[in-house]
Amino acid sequence: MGKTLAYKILENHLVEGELKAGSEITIKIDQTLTQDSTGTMVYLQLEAMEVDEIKTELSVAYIDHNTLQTGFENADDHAFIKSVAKRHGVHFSKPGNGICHQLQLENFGIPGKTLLGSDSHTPTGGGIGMIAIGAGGLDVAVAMAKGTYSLTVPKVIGVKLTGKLRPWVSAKDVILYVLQQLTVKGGVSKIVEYTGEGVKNLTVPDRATITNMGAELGATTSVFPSDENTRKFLASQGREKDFVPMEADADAVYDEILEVKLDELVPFAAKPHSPDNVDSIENIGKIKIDQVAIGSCTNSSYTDLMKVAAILKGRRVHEDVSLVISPGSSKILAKLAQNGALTDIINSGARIIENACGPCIGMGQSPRSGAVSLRTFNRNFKGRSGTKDAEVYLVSPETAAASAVNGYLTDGRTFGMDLPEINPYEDFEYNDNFFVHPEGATKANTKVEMGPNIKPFPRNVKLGDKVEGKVVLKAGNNITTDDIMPSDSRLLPFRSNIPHLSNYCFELIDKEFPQRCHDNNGGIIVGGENYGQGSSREHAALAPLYLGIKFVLAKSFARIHRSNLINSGIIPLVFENAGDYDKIDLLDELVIENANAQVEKDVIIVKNLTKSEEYKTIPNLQELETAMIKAGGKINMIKGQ
Ligand code: MIC
Ligand code: SF4
Repeated sequence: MGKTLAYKILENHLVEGELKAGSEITIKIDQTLTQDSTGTMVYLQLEAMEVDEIKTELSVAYIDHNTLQTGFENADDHAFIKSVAKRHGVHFSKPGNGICHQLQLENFGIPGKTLLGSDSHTPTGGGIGMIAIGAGGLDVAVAMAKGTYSLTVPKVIGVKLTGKLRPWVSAKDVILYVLQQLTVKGGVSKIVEYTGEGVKNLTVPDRATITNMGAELGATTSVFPSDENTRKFLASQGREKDFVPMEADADAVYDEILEVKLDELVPFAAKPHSPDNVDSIENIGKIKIDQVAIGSCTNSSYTDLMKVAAILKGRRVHEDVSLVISPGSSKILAKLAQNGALTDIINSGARIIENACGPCIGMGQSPRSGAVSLRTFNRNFKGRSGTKDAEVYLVSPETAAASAVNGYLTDGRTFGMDLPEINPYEDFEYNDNFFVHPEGATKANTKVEMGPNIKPFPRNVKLGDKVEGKVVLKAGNNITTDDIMPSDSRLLPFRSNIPHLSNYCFELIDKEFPQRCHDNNGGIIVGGENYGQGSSREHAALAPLYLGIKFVLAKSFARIHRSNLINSGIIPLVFENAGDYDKIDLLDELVIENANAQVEKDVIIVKNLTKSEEYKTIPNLQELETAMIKAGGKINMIKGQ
């Protein structure tokens, strides 16, 4: 039986366990990446583990999420990360260099290698044939310390591509179509592997857009073969020597197949407020827009911005529209400056902002009240833009640029222009000036720079025999980590200050939540399907931990958040009978008796003392996960070993 590419790479990295869907394995991690908003926790944890030497082949710390430096907090975080990175032999990318995923692709990614990143869009590396997985910060810290990562083996969905995209239809439309078909939970516990003769018709930047936004499917990762296009991409970055051809066996067997005929796709948009709320632009119609934002790790490549420049050249951004552009990396911006495309962009009336995440995470450029904002980003969760009542649509860069000129959502095929061919593999000038390499630094000769904004992270205690509390929140389906722990320009500067952040936990859904936790000595959260989708931020587990949350009882969980809960010693329980969800009310008193014995079992009984009822719940814990829950989290478990 032929092998999928995903399983081939996992097999090459297998340290422990059997490569069989559903079983627990440990794999070797070759590379790690962190970014600033999850990075402070990662490096606090790395320091707490008292590691002498990291075990990965390459680890990089990027500063890209919060680069505004509106106060000392932000700059403190940067200095802290830089110092700890140096102590441990981690490469450091200065603010302004660009977005971590784009930079990793340009500078370090290698086909066939594994990459673990403390950011959910780490699967961007799948665009060049890597197994690149997003994880909570603690998992990344442990990967640096031990060189390994444990996971449940996912199933593999084969997405079979045929044909070629038509003009004005792009990679963004491919992934929007896949999201429409599979939904935001369709990829949970799965790897999405792209195959078929259509693969060769997608460039590396196209592929990276698709694997990046595969995170919105809830997938463990997404991967493309490494082929001639990959070789050309690496050569354009001066790294042809890193090229390794990689593909699935011709007779590879997939757990599921989705066929996508590239030549039948049309321009799509994800409507508010979910990346899978997808429809064709033709169906949505010519809605008037207020803001257009082009950038983010999904769509800020050289090719994307060259297309945008071609559309804007000699034209004018509509008087009612603010067009803001953030290039993916300093190299891309430099090249646009060199070849004149930047002039075309600026002359159209577009605003250029720093090469960083920026508006994608609500760091500036919040649209006006009630605005319609078109964004080339990957998430349009309610409130994420920083404006609660904004209506955010996710679109391709081509759609975004044409719409910015017209002032309304535009199907590019009606724009009256032929898009030029862009060579995505033009040579990029080598420039290392934004990187600080750790050569010569040691733990002994480099001190940790710890500013006053950096507070210790909360630690759980060993599992008691009785776990009890009141239901302090009853949430619906698809709760995002942005709902649990919002991130915007007010809160991002406090990513290393959990006590402060905890005051804003669930702010958009239930403002009283933190106070209710204080009044009831913590408690229990009840959730619907796909609880915790979205970001890798472990703050969405650490703030509830700080507020005394004991367990979360939901219909189902998103992968990274579930791991983050376990890493924090908070038990994620799934209703055996989803109907029991309806029986529980706010402030009901729930209890797990004999918790230490029960967590070893396949079913845990949760008693509702208020209603005199019992619910069967499934912990679905792997062996290591049970140990973490018992120890009160991963750090306690490691320290106790
Ligand atoms: C995101 O896109 O939601 C983020 C911000 O990049 C997060 C990481 C974070 O919350 O710091 C992610 O995707 O993991
Ligand atoms: Fe940054 Fe947005 Fe990408 Fe997250 S999704 S890494 S915030 S650009």
